[in-house]
Amino acid sequence: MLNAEFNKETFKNSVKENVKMLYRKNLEEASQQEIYQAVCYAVKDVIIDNWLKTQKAMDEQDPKILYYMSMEFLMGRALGNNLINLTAYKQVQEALDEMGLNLNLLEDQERDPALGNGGLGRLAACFLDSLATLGYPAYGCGIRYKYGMFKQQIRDGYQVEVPDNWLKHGYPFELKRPEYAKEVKFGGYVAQEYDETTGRVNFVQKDYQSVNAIPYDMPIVGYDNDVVNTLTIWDAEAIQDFSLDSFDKGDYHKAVEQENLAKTIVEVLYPNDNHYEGKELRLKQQYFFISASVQRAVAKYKKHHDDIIKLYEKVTFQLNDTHPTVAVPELMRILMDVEGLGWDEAWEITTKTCAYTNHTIMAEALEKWPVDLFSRLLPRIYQIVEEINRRFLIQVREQYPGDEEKVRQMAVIYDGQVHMARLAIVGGYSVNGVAKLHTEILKKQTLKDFYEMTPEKFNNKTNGITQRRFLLHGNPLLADWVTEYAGNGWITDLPKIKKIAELADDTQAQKEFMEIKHKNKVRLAKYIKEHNGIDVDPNSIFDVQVKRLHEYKRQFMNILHIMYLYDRLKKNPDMPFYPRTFIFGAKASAGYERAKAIIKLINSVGDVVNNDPTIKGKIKVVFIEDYRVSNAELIFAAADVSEQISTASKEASGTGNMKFMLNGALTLGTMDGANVEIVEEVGKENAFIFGLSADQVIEYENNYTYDPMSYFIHDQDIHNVVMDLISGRYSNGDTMMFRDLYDSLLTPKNAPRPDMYFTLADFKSYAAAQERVEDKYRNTSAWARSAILNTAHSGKFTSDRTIQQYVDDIWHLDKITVRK
Ligand code: 26W
Repeated sequence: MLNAEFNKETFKNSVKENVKMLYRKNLEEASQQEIYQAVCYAVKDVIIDNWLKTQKAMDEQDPKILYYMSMEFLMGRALGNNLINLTAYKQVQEALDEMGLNLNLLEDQERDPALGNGGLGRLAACFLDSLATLGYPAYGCGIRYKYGMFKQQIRDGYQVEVPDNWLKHGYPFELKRPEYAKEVKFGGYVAQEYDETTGRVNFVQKDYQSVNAIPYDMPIVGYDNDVVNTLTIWDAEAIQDFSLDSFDKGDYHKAVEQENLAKTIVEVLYPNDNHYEGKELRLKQQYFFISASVQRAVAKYKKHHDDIIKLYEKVTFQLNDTHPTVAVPELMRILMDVEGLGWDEAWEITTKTCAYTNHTIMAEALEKWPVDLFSRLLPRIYQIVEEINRRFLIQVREQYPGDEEKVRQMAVIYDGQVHMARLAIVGGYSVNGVAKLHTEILKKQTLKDFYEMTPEKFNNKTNGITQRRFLLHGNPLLADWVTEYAGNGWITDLPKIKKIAELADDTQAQKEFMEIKHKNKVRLAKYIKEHNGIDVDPNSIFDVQVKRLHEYKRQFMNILHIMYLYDRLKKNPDMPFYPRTFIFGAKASAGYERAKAIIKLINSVGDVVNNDPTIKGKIKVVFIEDYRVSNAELIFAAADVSEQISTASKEASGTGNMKFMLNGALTLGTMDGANVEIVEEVGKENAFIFGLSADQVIEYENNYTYDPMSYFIHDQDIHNVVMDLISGRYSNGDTMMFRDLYDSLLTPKNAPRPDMYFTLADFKSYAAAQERVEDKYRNTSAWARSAILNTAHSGKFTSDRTIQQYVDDIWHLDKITVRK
């Protein structure tokens, strides 16, 4: 066991030594931040040994390696998680206690590394945890953004974005690896040069600008197995110091440009979630980290193998959505232009190496790059994409003679644009969706022509989450309770948690479960008091919606329902009403005005409702500022109700839904994404399901038969609540403040049709489901039973299961052994 290395006395000394070494201070003089750093370095010491051992095992065992390519890794804090996975959390907590230090407070010193937006980035982080825990050889490949996801402040009810300078104090766990730097080239033109020795024509990029990609490695600690995998994130540096060399060479201008390119390329994460913007810098970021990662993977392979033809036997690339899709032509380029292979050989290798995961069917999220921009920035890559397209269309026309509609639907380059999803499908051996329903929609609708042509490529991998972070670390009380009854097997084998189902009808167990929930609600209430200044009652129902702010996720419907409840309470103060705390957390993309208006509406409703003495505190509305991985852990642990209310068909999977379930919250949701499978596991009597089905939504969309105005006119409740958007009730009499939100339901200006997300169609069934929530909560025993059953049946949703399925069906990796 590794804990041996966490001999308490040695650890304490190491912390003291580190404070001295790093800051020339003794413990009493050091700040919390300095002590936090010292603790991290003490932990890093242990990790480094296992990191070396893992590296050595990989060198000896020469396994096939997965490269998980992702623009985003939403890692969250590392210290606590590393201690958990080293199985040293409790010992370190005790050691620090004995030194008069508090581990939780030290953990709070760490800035969340937030190199991601939402679901896709956090999924990548959970996958790395599971890969290391299962002992699979894998690298995460991404970008070392100087500024991650912005910090959100709420001022006067509005979102304000503040830069996230996460590297300000240095990041203790990272390791710079300048010896593995790679050059990445942009722009210029492609010359064809005849090579006399080989008799071949070479394609050579000329007049380009380039940057140096410098890798930084972060350790990914497996749970209790000594495995430490690596997340490599790339920084950009100028190729040379422009002030000296180039000035002499008379190339000053170019040198300045290259310096600027290096600075801007990794400057900041694009804060868009599910919304594509064709920004040149974004394409630069994509090619930058992909070119560097592919070069490094090929170089690493060549260290042990001289037969490049068999690359796919030892290397596989998983493309996390379309953002890393330039990996397809980049690998082709390296195989042909650098390794000297012909097209057919290179194509065979590439299409056996790359695999693609689709995370969204939202039309506005699909990446399409204008040919003009793409070819200017990546001239050689564009040539290769042209050729991929040319050859692919020959195939399409062969298979579907005379059917030009197929060409329109499938061409990689069409109408002046490069379609990245199509490139990823054509250039890879696997296409997967992230939940059963989502994969079915891909096969039947979004990608149906591709499915028809190559059905064998398509498969489903329902998402998952890591129970190590979201139960063991985030909810220690429940984790201990589960372990006491069911043993600790669930930590690496979540389905074992099912044993607690035996307790669902046990009155004593129900009481204990609810007490734990209550304590977690007290912990969250304290956080809310400290951060929002709002008093919330831990005896009320904690009804939570935390996720990125997006119209399709329908935070709008949630707040409209709260307005409706408030209105009813005002009109009927003595109606039966179980006190509720509605909790929101959400960042809106900086340029997404309507999403920002929804945040303002939530805060405005909160202002009115929270300060109205006549409703006696029966409703509280809290908007938690800067929702992120670290406070998410507190929030999931404290939730009673999990709001998963997206318009059916729009949420590819959702993963927050799984974190809530694991922590014993009941899902209030539509039959969308992974909710469908959650209900399948836990039973619909232990969830609250409402609303249109995906099929109904799609039918409305295809036939343009949905008429929100009829709901507005014929339903008095809906009429009232919608009118309250423009009555001034929540805006100090300003009837224009929420006018655009009102319009979005009835008379849209920027949308093809009104109420695109079917809010009014679902409103009444949502309200009815909310009544069922209240009824059930009144019966504490019934509620506790369902809550226990949610935790008990969450086994399927571990990312360990997801990863094992990727391994079995797509990657075919073998485990490495590190611990002897
Ligand atoms: C190009 C702009 C852009 C940026 C991010 C387009 C699309 C994205 C992501 C793919 C959006 C995303 O995070 N999707 C979410 O992925 C999760 C993990 O699979 C799913 O659980 C969510 O349902 C899905 O919305």
